[in-house]
Amino acid sequence: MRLPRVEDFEARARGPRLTARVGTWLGVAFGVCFLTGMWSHLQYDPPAWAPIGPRPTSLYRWTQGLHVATGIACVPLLLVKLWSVFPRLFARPPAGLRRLALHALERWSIAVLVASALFQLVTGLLNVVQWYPWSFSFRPAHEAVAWVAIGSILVHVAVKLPVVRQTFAPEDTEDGDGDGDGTGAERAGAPGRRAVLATALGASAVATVLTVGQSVPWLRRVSVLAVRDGTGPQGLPINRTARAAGAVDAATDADFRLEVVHGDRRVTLSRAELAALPQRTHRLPIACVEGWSRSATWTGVAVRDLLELVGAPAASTVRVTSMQTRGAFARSELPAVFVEDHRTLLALELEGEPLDLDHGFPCRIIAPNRPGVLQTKWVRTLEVRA
Ligand SMILES: Nc1nc2c(c(=O)[nH]1)N[C@H]1C(S)=C(S)[C@@H](COP(=O)(O)O)O[C@H]1N2
Ligand SMILES: [Mo]
Repeated sequence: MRLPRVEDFEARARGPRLTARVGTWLGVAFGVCFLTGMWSHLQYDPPAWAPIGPRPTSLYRWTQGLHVATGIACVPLLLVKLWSVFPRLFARPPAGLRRLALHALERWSIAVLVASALFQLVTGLLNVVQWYPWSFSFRPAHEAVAWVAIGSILVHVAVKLPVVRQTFAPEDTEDGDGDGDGTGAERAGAPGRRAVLATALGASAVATVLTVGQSVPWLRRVSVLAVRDGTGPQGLPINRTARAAGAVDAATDADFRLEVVHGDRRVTLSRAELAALPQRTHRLPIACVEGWSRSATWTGVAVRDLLELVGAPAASTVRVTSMQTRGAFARSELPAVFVEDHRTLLALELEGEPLDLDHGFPCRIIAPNRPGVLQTKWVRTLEVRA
């Protein structure tokens, strides 16, 4: 038995033209995915310099929907791209120390590129289905490896630019139907480059359409592979149930009191007392980090109106604590720009009915243009930060 050689794998479609074209589409999709992903990390924990506020109301819905959609679109493209260059794994290293070193360096950079891109797509997809078969924390890992991936992609593009340029030059007629790569390895009956490219782009589009209905309402019915189909109590999907969060007992306790705290001042309010305060109704989206989103009509008390009860300025940063006893997202922080907006509610009702227990009864936070994970349910305390 001998090790295979590059020539053993020749398929009619393979070659720099296919690789460059799939690579270009992949680069665009991955680029959008990277930028929207970085935006999401910023929204999660807005630094002072970032211009992130309650408007545009649906911005996060768009950026995160795009993030997940482009990530899914990348999967078939990456697979076809790997297929197109796979035989080169068996290229024999060149002779001569200098060329060998360069070769090793190039191979190493490609290994980093492939590993980090695969890591991003796999962890992203598993996060969408909420399966975490690993022990690291998803968000910091997904963010850190994103920088490795985008860095190695930029290096890769820079190195390959001359080849890519060449392949986008007009084809010479030697190629006949333009389907081959000019290496003379064409086989009759095998799919040509155009067919493979069309299949890759088609698969990418189909994968996207089959899932994007979780954020695009009019595609909901065709998106049969969407993880959330847009249904749930009161017409809204549930991210985590009250039972899963260990919030049932506290949330259904008749003695429930919301606490609003500002320094030494503390006001407690029953749900009936909250309902007796001036109510506001707004249509606002829940935009989950995992890609699904849905607009709904919420009614409740503006957080800034609650702050008034303890003499705190409307432009205060507020720490929100929930009654949940299990799992992450028990706490969130509302930056002052969001608190100031009268549409930032402690919601009591959804679609004109008292909140379902799984949507955060007795009360939950809903603010415009925020990641879903920060729309804290089963709220017990609002505390003005010093
Ligand atoms: N206390 C608490 N609030 C929470 C969560 C949670 O796990 N615990 N999940 C968040 C996430 S990830 C999302 S997307 C929204 C979803 O709200 P819904 O389940 O009412 O649709 O709630 C958020 N609020
Ligand atoms: Mo979420």
